[in-house]
Amino acid sequence: MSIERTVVLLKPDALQRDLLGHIITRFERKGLKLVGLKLAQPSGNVWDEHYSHHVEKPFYPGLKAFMMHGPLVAIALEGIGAINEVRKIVGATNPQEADAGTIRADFAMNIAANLIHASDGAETAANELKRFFQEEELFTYQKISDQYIVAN
Ligand code: FUP
Repeated sequence: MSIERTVVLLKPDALQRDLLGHIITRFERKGLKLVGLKLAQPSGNVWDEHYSHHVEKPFYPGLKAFMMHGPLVAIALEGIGAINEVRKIVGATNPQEADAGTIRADFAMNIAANLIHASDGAETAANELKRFFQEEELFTYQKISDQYIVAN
């Protein structure tokens, strides 16, 4: 498993509900490295691209309006197998089906306001890093624990 970068969006409901710290703590304590973090309020065309697999669905207008309700927090995380590790911590799309202990199960009640997005694969992660971050907003730095990582 190699060192990967992945994107997490703390959706407008996470900010509205003052859950940013609770959620970010879960990634920090796992040992994922924060390499990008900012507030943003992307416009409609960004969501049409980001959720292109959903644009024809009946729930899409509501989803788009929800994502544009206010600022969100865009985060880039790095670590060995980070894409899958972050998805495990986030939990299933529908909070009612998410395993207890995941962010969506622990903090959300319904699919329309499920607090968080995470890249679902290597290709989407690469696209989302470009979609939500400028190159100079992503950082490379060493942590003491990095010295002891042996990727296999
Ligand atoms: P995920 O990768 O877990 O964010 O899931 P999807 O890409 O399938 O869904 C993106 C967002 O669409 C979800 F976070 C919430 C919304 N959605 C609905 O509102 N209803 C649905 O039936 C499916 C998704």
